[in-house]
Amino acid sequence: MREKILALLLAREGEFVSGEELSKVLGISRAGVWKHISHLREEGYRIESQTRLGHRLARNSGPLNKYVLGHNLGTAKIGREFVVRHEVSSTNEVAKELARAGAEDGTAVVAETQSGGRGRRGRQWLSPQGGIWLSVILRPGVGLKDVASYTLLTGVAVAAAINKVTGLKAGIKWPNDILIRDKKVGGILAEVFGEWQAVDFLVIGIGVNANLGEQDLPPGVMATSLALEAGQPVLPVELIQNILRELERLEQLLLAGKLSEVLAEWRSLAVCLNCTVVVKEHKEEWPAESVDIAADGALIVKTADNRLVKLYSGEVSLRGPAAITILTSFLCSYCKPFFIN
Ligand code: BT5
Repeated sequence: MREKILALLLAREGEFVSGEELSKVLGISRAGVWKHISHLREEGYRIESQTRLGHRLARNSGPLNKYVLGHNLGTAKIGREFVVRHEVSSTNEVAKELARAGAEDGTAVVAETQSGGRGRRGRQWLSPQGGIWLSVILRPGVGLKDVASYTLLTGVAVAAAINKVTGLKAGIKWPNDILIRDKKVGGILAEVFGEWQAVDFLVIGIGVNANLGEQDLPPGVMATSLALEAGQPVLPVELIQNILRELERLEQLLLAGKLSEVLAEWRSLAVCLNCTVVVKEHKEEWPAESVDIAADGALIVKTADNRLVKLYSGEVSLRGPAAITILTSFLCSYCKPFFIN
């Protein structure tokens, strides 16, 4: 019943809905309506009640849940199903289990905190309350060679959504870092499950330090949050919805054979093209100049002796044949050779 009341208030967000109307539509007494409204307030929703007018839900108030996230989302596939949890070990893990159990293409998993948030190669991703910890299940029906574009398009989706919602200037550092003023504000962990020729599903994990304070950021890392950069909190629902809308738009471009348009957007958001970088590959390190992004997601760099080299980065879990991992670290900071790891 509480969820039904919430859905009705959400449908008329910002407007008063009378107690009489609620009790009629739901077939419960006015006292019953009051009881549920009080519970919703206890759960954190900001609901204003006025004797003659009724009840009004403030925009973007209350904890994240599938009703609030799905309200006015407007996508055809991504986020049609939401799984929202208070705390999980990792949204990517939850998404993987759900996908194995048959969850739909586009299902989104959101958690308020993660106790075991993961970066690439087993690195830790700090995920306290206030951040956006999101994973999306995709079943694009493509082969392994086509999935690298998903890390790229996710970077575009996240940076574009941040810029739209906050007016800040977030950029992408290849392959998966979202930076603002050279500091990491978000990261992407795309994982692939399936076999060589037929990918079963992808789990696209997205972490954004939305409303984290200084004290919540990982120590010793060049990191920041949107709230710190903008000087005010951001609305998590708005940001998540915009990320999902952008993901859908970009995936549609990709599936329509318009990868070149996705790449053009990627280039326009890249923080380090045509700059000096240090490539760290296995135990070797060498300087190069980043030149472009390739259709297969590789970064193209020019070596000191003018050779063009493609760099790949990614982690791939495969069922069937032995798991493969192609690892290359590409490190850069605004056109100066610079190490971060
Ligand atoms: C990433 O890895 O940047 C991918 C992060 C993906 C996180 C999302 S959250 C939802 C989903 N569920 C998960 O479990 N993961 C995904 P990588 O490039 O390996 O960067 C990891 C490094 O970033 C760490 O070694 C730290 O140095 C740094 N780091 C950790 N937590 C951070 C944070 N909250 N903000 C900025 N940097 C952080």
